[in-house]
Amino acid sequence: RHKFWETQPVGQFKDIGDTSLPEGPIEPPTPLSEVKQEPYNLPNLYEWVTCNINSDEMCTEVYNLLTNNYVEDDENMFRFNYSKEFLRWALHPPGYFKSWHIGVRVKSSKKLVAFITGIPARIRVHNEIVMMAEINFLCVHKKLRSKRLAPVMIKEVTRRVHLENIWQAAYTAGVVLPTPISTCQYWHRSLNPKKLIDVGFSRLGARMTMSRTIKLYKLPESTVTPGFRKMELHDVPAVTRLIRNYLSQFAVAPDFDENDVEHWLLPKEDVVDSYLVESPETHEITDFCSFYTLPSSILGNQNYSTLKAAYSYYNVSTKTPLLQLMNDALIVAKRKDYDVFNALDVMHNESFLKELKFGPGDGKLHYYLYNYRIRQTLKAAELGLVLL
Ligand code: MYA
Ligand code: JJ1
Repeated sequence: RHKFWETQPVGQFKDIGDTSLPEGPIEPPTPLSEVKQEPYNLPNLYEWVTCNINSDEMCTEVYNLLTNNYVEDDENMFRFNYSKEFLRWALHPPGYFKSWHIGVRVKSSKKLVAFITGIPARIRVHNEIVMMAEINFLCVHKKLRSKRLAPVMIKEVTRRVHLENIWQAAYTAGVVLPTPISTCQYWHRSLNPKKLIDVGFSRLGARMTMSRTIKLYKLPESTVTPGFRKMELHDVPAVTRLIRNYLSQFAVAPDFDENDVEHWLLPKEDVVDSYLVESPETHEITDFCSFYTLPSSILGNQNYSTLKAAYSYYNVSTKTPLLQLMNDALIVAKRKDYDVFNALDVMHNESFLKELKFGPGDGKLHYYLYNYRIRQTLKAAELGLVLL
C-alpha cells in the first residue's frame, strides 16, 4: 500500500504495539564514504537546483511555487500562504545548510516546479538528545502530481542530510503515513467571526445570529497581566532558561540554546510575536507566550483574498495562569488584526482551548520521526515540539 514508505527506516504499521522492539535508531549510520556522492536521477526533463533563499529572485520563485501549490484544507477553500520573510526565517536557523534547500526545475524553461527543505535541530526524545533534520515545505506543482516525484525528493534530501553526518529527521503532515508518533487536533479561536463566516472558514452556530456571534468572541482592548510586554534581545538568557526548564517535561521537544531562542523566539514583525511577563516587583521573567504568522489564501471569494492567522507557538506559564496568559495573547492578536488564532492540542494547550472558546477544526496534524523508533504512540499533550 505504501510502495515507497515500506522501503524506508520508519516505524511500519505491522510493528505497532510490538514493545519488544527497542527505542532508538532503526538502522545504524553508514560510513560517510559510503553515502552516494551524486544526486538521485530525476526524470529527464528536470534538474536539481540548490535554492538560495537570500536571493530575492530565488525567494520569489519559491514563494510563487508555494503560494500556488502548497497545502490546502480538505475542501480546497484555503491554501497556506507563507510570506517571503517567513520563509527566510524558517530556513535560516543557526547552523543551517544551504544544500538542504532543494528545488527542481524544468530544464528547458527553468521553471521551478518542486521544492523540499531541511533544517538542523537538536531534538530530545525521552532522555536522548538526537541531531535531526526538520523536513518541511515539500511541494510538487499541481500539474506534476502523482508521478512519484515526491519519493525522489525525499531520497535526495535524505542523502544531503546524511552527507552532514545526520541520520534522523522529524516532520509533520496532514496525511497518514507509516507511522505517526502522535496525532494532533487543530483548534481555532475566531477573532473576526463575521469575516470567517463570510469566507466559509466557520459557520454560524445553531440558534446563533451574527450579532450574538460577534458578542461571543469579543475581547478586551488591552491585556490584563501586570508586567506583560514584548520580548526583547536582552531577555534571551532568561527566556532560554524558562523554556528549557518547561520543555524538559515533554517526551519529544527541541533542545533550545540561547542562539536558537534568539532566532526562533525574538519578535520579527509579521513573522513571529513573543511576549513575556516580567514581575513588576522582582523583574523576574515568569511567563512567556508566542505565535507565528501564517496567512492563507482564500480561494475563489469575491470579497476577500487572505485570511490572517496566528498559530500558537511556544508558551510557558509559571506564575500567570496559562488561561490568562493565552487570553492576553488573543487580545494582542485581535489588536493586530488577525482573523483567527490557531493552536494544536500539544503541550498544555488542552487546559485553555475550550475555556477560551477555541473550537476543533476539520484538520489533524500527524508527527513523524525518520530512522528513530519510539516504543509507544504519544498523546498530543506529551509533545513539546511545534514545526512551522
Ligand atoms: S508536509 C506538506 C506536504 N505538502 C503538501 O501537502 C503540499 C501539496 N501537495 C503536494 O505538493 C504533493 O501532493 C506532495 C506529494 C509533494 C505532498 N510527506 O510524487 P508522488 C508519499 C511524505 O506521486 P504527489 C511536509 O512538507 C505518498 O504516501 N510523503 O505524490 C513534510 C506516496 O508514497 P507511498 C508523502 O502527490 C514532508 C508518495 O509520496 C507526503 O505528486 C516530509 C507519492 O509520491 C507527505 N506529505 O506529491 C517528507 N504526501 O507510495 C518526509 C505524499 O509510499 C521526510 N507522500 O505511500 C522524511 C525524512 C527525510 C530526511 C531524513 C534524514 C535522515
Ligand atoms: O483550517 C482548517 N480548517 C478550518 C477551515 C475548514 C474549511 C473547510 N474545510 C476549520 N474551520 C472551523 C473553525 C471553527 C471556528 C469556530 C469554532 C469551531 C471551529 O476547521 C484546517 C485545520 O483544522 N486546516 C487544514 O486542513 C490545512 C491543512 C492541515 C494539515 C497541515 C499539514 C502541514 C504541513 C506540515 O509542514
